[in-house]
Amino acid sequence: MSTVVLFNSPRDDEAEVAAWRGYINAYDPTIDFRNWPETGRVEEIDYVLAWLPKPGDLARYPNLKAIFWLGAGVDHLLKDAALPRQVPIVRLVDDGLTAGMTEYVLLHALRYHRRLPELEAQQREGLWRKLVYPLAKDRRIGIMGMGVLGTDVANRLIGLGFDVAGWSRAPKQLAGLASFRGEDQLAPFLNRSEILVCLLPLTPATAGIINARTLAALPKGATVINAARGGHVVDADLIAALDRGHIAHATLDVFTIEPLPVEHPFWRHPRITLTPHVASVTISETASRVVIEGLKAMRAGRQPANIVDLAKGY
Ligand code: NDP
Ligand code: OXD
Repeated sequence: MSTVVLFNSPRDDEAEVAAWRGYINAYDPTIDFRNWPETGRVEEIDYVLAWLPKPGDLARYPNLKAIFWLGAGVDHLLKDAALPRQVPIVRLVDDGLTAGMTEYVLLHALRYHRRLPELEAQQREGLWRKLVYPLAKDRRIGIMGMGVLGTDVANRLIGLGFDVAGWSRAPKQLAGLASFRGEDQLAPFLNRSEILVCLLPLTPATAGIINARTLAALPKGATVINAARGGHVVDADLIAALDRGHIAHATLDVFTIEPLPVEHPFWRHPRITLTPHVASVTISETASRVVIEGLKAMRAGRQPANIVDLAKGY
């Protein structure tokens, strides 16, 4: 019997659908690749490749063998009250996605390290003033979330000579990394983070983690890069910390409501750099290879890598 794959992407982009169809059928031409919403008979669907389906949608397929999530963070999916929780969810761990995130964080961390927002402000005022910056070894960068993405970012920053710390649930052994773990080591981790990078998954334990208390624990003049989820930040607390001058600048890629409503103060804040959830994007060329490996494993009766742990929520 043929395997049926339903592709469901929010990007209403014919070229993207054609690319995915091409990759999947190059692996196995007998796979019946259907593009949502043309599902055909729902009982026939074996696998869904999805990003942000409507809540309740995944419960419509009674014979699903796995959900291949086309992103790294599964918080949207786990909010679906009707999610068929017995079906394995395979999240995306993909070199292309990782590289995109590393580029984004390096771009903004270097921007802060080299004081570019201040130089840009000087340019607007026609001011010629040399601003000094420390050696990389004396610049302390803290990464919250030392998973696939945080680890790659940390390795690259360490490679550039920065003084890098990571915060996670379990301690990490990584050459050159100061590893902090758990709630009790959060404060010392924050106290030393001049540039704070958030790469945590959004879970009940991490929601609102960038708040008045944690921002106050950062050194005065610290900068914040949130490329994880909008729900990690308490928006009003961040604005207050920026307005007080305790936080010098923030880069935000993700927001509680996306697209960010036009009336939101983040849009106009002079010390916020805002990007529309593009820190990293799923690119079919690399993501399809990972999905195909997962499909191969499932069809051979093996467990695919990167199954989401529903108890942990990531
Ligand atoms: P991983 O699951 O690989 O890593 C998650 C990390 O967070 C782990 O180190 C984990 O600790 C740590 N963590 C989880 N909960 C806690 C907690 N309560 N306290 C301390 N540490 C915690 O995720 P990825 O690196 O693949 O992705 C991270 C997030 O990045 C995604 O969930 C997604 O939200 C976001 N993302 C954003 C994109 C964008 O374009 N803006 C693109 C891709 C991802 P431990 O290692 O101990 O388990
Ligand atoms: C992801 C994302 O989680 O793009 O992959 O946000």
